[in-house]
Amino acid sequence: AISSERVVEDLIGTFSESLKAHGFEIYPFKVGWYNAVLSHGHHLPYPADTLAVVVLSTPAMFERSFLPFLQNRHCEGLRDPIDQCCVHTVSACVSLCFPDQSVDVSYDYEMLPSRRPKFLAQTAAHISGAAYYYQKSDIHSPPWADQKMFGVCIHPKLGGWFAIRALLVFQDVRVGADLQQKDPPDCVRSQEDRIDLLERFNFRWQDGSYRDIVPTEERYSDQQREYFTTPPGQRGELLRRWG
Ligand code: GSH
Repeated sequence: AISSERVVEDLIGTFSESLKAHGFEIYPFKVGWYNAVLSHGHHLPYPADTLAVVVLSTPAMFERSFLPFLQNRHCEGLRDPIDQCCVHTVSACVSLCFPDQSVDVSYDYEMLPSRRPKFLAQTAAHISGAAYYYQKSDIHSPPWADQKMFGVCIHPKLGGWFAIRALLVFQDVRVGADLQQKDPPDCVRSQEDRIDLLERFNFRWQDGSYRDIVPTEERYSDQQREYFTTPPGQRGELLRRWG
């Protein structure tokens, strides 16, 4: 029999290549892996063996997709240009690669009527093996008492220089039991480093230093950093200046 690994690779290989050319990465998983770690209210409403993928933007997204996307439009008055660029790119690749499949696409910024996010992006990144989701619960004696600390995903090659953009569910594709779930690389292993990571992310998020908690192969260009550190309301001005 052909392995499920092969079946998945044959189905999504070309899609993965075309998104990669635009600065995105994808990681496949089974809906059951995601649902297994969440309470019922957060479950994705599909059978456990349904194929899904999580889509990340890498540093190259900005130069390969975003700047060209802006050039083809009047950016004047364009709302949520980053989100729109992700929708534009992901949906174009989905239509091209899966003309005959039912693919449900959810984006990270979308909310349900209950005001819950449509999917928990960091959980999807973790269970798919893309990026380890470090949380307060990963620390044995957290030094912050009852303070709420947000968790953060760290990618083995990109550190924190990426974002989780979308989740796709292939409604009609069932994956065999032989598909192995891979743990995400645990690249921030020591307790001290995990504490340092969560403190950087929660207390000094703006300086972006949490993103360099591991050595990275790629990071955001100066232009991209300037864009993301500018408040969204002032980015239109920045784009005009860049002309
Ligand atoms: N909704 C606005 C847009 O679509 O232009 C803002 C988008 C935005 O700045 N998103 C952040 C982002 O992409 C949060 S996901 N940051 C990149 C990063 O933090 O790596």
